[in-house]
Amino acid sequence: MATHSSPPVLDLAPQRSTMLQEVLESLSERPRRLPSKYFYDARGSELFDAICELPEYYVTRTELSLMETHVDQMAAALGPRVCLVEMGSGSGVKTRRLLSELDAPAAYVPVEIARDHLVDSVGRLGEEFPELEISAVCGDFLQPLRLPPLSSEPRRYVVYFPGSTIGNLTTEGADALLSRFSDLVREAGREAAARVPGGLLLGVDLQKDVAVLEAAYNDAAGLTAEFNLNLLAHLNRRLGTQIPLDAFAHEAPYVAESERIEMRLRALRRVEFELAGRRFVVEAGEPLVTEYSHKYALEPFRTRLADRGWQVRQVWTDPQQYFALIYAEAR
Ligand code: AVI
Repeated sequence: MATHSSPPVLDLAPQRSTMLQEVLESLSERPRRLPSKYFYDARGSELFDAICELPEYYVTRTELSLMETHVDQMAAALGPRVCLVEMGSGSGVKTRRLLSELDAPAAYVPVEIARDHLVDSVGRLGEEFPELEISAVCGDFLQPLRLPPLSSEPRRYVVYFPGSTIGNLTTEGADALLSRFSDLVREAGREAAARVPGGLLLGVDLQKDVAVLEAAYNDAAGLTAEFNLNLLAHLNRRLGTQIPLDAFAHEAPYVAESERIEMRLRALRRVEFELAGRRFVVEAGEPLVTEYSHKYALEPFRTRLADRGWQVRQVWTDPQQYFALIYAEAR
């Protein structure tokens, strides 16, 4: 019986000191914030996977069906011998669909902050795609990245950034990341024999009825509330804070001026806690902003991509125009 060893994982995960620094900084802002990347400990990743299955959470379902319908066109746009670099690899359902359609992919490089989730998902992918070189990076894609060395030369590097995770960044953060991705594919592809431009396959959640949006982030089963509160449990465990979870309530309104859902944890009573020798007081009624989820209009987003070094080649949307998958090339 053939045995299969797990794909290698390059460890660039944020140290506790980085997490501490980021949490201290965001807690000191007004309104106070907490970095949304720390939703994703093992429990948070599990909860997020469950959110993706919720009837109200149209995002994953819509993107997956777009993928099902147009994956052949996507694979044709990317071409043969691609190195697919996936940012925030999650559970890999969409990836599986894409990988199985690609023409002789050179390698798959998932970048994911939640180690257990990553190891689990690449282990399964490794079994399903035994011929494919998989080289994982456990790390934060918001930080400058180093790609692992590959055993064969890809024809093109493509960043795959599905799920509209781009929407979880601030506007400035998203712009900086789009520029960084174009630098990354340009830099990585410099040595490639066939000098084809690097690519970006990006999922973006589009603007829609506020009731649909608010239902997606305030689900009846309460999973999004649990996901939001789990951020505090993660901080308590990793940073040794003692923030009482029952002192906070989940809320996620759509803020029209900012074109985004704002997830918050609102203090139900006055809360005091210590972090790294500093005392924090959250007053009753005060919010901790835990996540933005921006919703985009397609045309301005194209311009934004162009301003960050990307030329849009193809856009796929569903009949309701809920979600778009954009393929762009580095200019
Ligand atoms: C990962 N990200 C795109 C999700 C979103 O919809 O913004 C995270 C999420 N937050 C609450 N529900 C899902």
